[in-house]
Amino acid sequence: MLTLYDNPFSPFARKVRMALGWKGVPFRSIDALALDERQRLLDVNPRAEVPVLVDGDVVVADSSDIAAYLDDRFPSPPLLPASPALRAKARRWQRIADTAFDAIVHDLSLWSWPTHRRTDAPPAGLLDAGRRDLAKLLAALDDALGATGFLCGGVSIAELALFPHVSSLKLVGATLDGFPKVLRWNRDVRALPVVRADLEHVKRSAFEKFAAGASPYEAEKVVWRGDRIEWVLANGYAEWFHTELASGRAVVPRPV
Ligand SMILES: N[C@@H](CCC(=O)N[C@@H](CS)C(=O)NCC(=O)O)C(=O)O
Repeated sequence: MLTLYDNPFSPFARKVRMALGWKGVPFRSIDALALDERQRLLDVNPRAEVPVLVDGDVVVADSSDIAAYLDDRFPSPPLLPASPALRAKARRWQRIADTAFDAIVHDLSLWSWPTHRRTDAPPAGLLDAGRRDLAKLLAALDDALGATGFLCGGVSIAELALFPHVSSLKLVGATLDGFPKVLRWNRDVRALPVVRADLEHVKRSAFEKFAAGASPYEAEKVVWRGDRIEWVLANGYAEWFHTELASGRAVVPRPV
């Protein structure tokens, strides 16, 4: 059976779990961001990031690489549409989800997500800058959608990559109001059985991991991947980020 180095709250792991569910592929899940699983995660991914998929001797890290592997290994139903133009569109929205949406939601959620035990206030203007940029992304998504249906015809990897971020917008004080096609799309996506199962899993895991007392995750140090750093730099928070690095609260993944 396939093993997924997983985490119930990682948007990238959620994308892969939904892709596996979409294809009906059974898998074993390890919550690999739990501190007591760290060495096992490092053994399959020196960057110590989830998700990682292990299929016999094959080890695939990175959610987009995993999605492509799943389409090769289990072609039906596909995660990409048939036409080259729509395939390019689906990959583009997957990339926007993984880079732009993820960076902003992550950077803003440091002060609201229960894993982080931050008692300080966010640097001045950071939350507003994030909500402004999220509104720009949602406007672009609204433009890309039609009156009915999904982004690229049928359900594709674009929906599975975008949804985890869209479902976290409330947490960072952003809203879908003013984006009528995104609101309609969000309702349709939420009605999909794999998405309902994902939301259930996140809700149940939040209760299990956080309500019972001490969380199993790192509380102080935040791992900053490239796009997440890029967004703070682009918005003028280089000095703040430097302080985070100097204090040891910010760490970067090892490339190899
Ligand atoms: N490009 C990677 C990004 C994966 C990623 O950033 N994973 C985060 C969780 S959302 C992680 O494992 N961070 C390490 C940590 O928080 O310790 C992908 O698409 O899978």
